Formats: sequence, C-alpha cells, structure tokens
Amino acid sequence: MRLTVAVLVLAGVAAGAGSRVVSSAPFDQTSPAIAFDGTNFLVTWQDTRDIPTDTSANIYACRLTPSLEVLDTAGILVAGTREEDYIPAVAWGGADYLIAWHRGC
Ligand SMILES: [Ca+2]
Repeated sequence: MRLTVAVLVLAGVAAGAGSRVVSSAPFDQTSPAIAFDGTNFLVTWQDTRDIPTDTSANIYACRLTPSLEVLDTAGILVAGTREEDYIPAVAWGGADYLIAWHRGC
C-alpha cells in the first residue's frame, strides 16, 4: 500500500505541488497525521512494513518540504515495540514535534 499526501489550501483546492507518495513500503501504511513547523511538514503514520520480523504495527514519520519533496525517503521509525502502535497524532510545539499514538491491543 502507498501512503500519499496532498497539500491543500483552506479553500480545499490542491496547491500547485499536487500530491506525493511518502511511503511505498510493503504491507500497510495507514492513519496519517501531519503538522507544519513553519519550514517543513512532518507526516506520521501507522505502518506494518516490519511484519516479517515484528507482527505488530509501528509508527513511522518523514519530513516534507512545502513543495512536497520527501526528505526522509526510508521513513523514520518513531515507535517499534512488539506491542501494537497505532493511530498517531502530531503537533508542532515551537521547537519540537510531539507525536502521540495508541499502544496496546
Ligand atoms: Ca509495534
């Protein structure tokens, strides 16, 4: 499954950059969340790409420029425990991103 993002303006019309695939890892990438730090976006999502060695969902993230260039093409592993990690949310706090997610069954 591919995870795709699009930058939208408030009127709901896609910005000129259109959409971009941020992950084409195997298995499922779902439940995306996105925040903006004034320079770049951070997209985070639930990911099961590690199923061959870890049967639980994990949390990944990557940075995107405003023109949707993917800066972390392999993704950044945020949470990779053996428990289910799912449905992330992300916010920019002025100096750091804060990512929260569900853990457990
Ligand atoms: Ca996990």
